[in-house]
Amino acid sequence: MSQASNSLLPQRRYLVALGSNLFSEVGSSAETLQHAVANTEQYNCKLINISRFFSSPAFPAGNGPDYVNAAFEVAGPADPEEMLAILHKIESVYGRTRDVRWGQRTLDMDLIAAEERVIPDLETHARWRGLSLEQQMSETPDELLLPHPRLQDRAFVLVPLVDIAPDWRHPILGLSVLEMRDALPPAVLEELVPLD
Ligand code: PH2
Ligand code: MG
Ligand code: MG
Repeated sequence: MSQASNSLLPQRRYLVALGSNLFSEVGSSAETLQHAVANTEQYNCKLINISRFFSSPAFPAGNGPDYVNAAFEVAGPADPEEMLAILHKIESVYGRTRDVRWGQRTLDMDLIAAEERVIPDLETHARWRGLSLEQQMSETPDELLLPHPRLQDRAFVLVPLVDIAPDWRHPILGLSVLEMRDALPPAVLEELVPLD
């Protein structure tokens, strides 16, 4: 039998964070997220698990309507850049435009982790992790960074992730999803409210 790998088969597991705070053509934020996750299977991905949906106030405070946030795990192409391209494609299908940094959006799909891979390298990752809030608002990386450099700071990412990957461990910080969540202030965690 041939040993050649079949590039059509999903080969790597990814954690993806979802957010929306605007209606799209398919409906409310929650409906948009539901459609978008199902849509990944049109791109040679296999959905493994999805979190509950949560509402959360926009960050930074006052930055538009509340978000619906969720997270999912998916098996996809071996190359993380390919997975990112699929997510960007799906964002555009649901009407996402990229104009304002952290602006309101119909659909945001952020690649959070590709198993334990660090991309592009420890030094670059440390620089982006260390940015002040002010710098974060004006600088956007033009390359893929994994794990997502703000993962450890964001309740709206960590709270949904606890549902599906509580034991995934950050390959640089050495902390699990559960430990990163528990390191955030209780008042911030309480802002995440499960939708019924
Ligand atoms: N995403 C942002 C900016 N602010 N706030 C909440 N609550 N949830 C988000 O997903 C979110 C945000 C940029 O992607
Ligand atoms: Mg994004
Ligand atoms: Mg985002």
